[in-house]
Order: sequence, then structure tokens, then C-alpha cells
Amino acid sequence: MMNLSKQTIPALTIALLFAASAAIAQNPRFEELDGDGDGYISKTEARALPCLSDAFDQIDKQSEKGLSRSEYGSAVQQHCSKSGGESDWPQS
Ligand SMILES: [Ca+2]
Repeated sequence: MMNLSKQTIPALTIALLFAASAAIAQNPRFEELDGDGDGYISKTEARALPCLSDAFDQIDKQSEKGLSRSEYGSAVQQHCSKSGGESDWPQS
């Protein structure tokens, strides 16, 4: 019995870590998409997030450099949140 629980607890811990990282991966942070670090997400950089890439032209109204941090935040909420509204995108 003791041996079984010693094996089960680490397995559950690993499973939880995988679940947590999968949840984070659904909504990459601004810094993760901004590959060249210029403070804007270009159309090319947006390709890493298909829901953002698809809506890029309608989101990027300023249309020069790409999406600013605030444009990105609202775009992800509008276009990348799964149906059911379980998004825990941080509001800052
Ligand atoms: Ca960039």
C-alpha cells in the first residue's frame, strides 16, 4: 500500500503540471509572440497564434507596426477565447 501511494503522488503531480502548462499555452503572453521585441506583434509573429492571425487585418487598425500590447489583449479576448468563457486572461 505504501509503495503504491509513493508512486501515485508524483504521477499526479506531473499530470497537474502538464495540465497547467497546456492551459497557459492557449494564450501566449505578449512577450512570447513579440519575437523581435519591438513592442508590437507583426503579422508574421501573429502566425504563431492562428486565431490572432486570422483576425489580424481587422484587429490591426493602426496598421503600421503591428498590434500593440493593448490591441493584443483585447484581440485575444475577442478572437481567441474558447466558447464557454473560461478564459483567465489576466487583466492588467
Ligand atoms: Ca515584433
